[in-house]
Amino acid sequence: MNTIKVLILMGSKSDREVMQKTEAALDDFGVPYKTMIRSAHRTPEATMQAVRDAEAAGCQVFICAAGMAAHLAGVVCSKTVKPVIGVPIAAGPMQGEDALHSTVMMPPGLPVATVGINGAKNAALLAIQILALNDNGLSDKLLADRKAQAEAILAED
Ligand code: RP5
Repeated sequence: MNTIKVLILMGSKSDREVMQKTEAALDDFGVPYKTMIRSAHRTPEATMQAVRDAEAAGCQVFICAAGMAAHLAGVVCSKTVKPVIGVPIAAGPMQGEDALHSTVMMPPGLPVATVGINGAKNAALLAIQILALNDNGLSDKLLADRKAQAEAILAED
């Protein structure tokens, strides 16, 4: 695996459409990442291997997206002390309510930072904010992005 800062894991190819917003934001900020499809339930061993390989490749933040009984972020958290961001995906009859609770309600001692249902862009921005703690260039880009957002809102008057 080439050097990366972020590993994006998603439970299924069906999560890809939502998670393209994560990739787009990381691309915008020039953050190197890799995306893999790994499932907590369907491919548990391969998921653990992906965490190990990513850490060896320099990964600093994990973003894990899954729908329904969404345990991917939690099991990744169990194997790393790097920050883990969970993205509950709206899939199945409960449209993400199940994934939200499965992702956010971690037991004490194993925190997963959970964004909103389908909050793919915010997951990327939170990862970038974590990386920006040690990267002034990323901090400057985040400040410019906030300014652009404010200007866009005010321009809507
Ligand atoms: C989860 O179940 C996946 O993350 C996906 O959101 C959902 C449905 O998966 P598929 O049946 O489309 O593979 O594991």
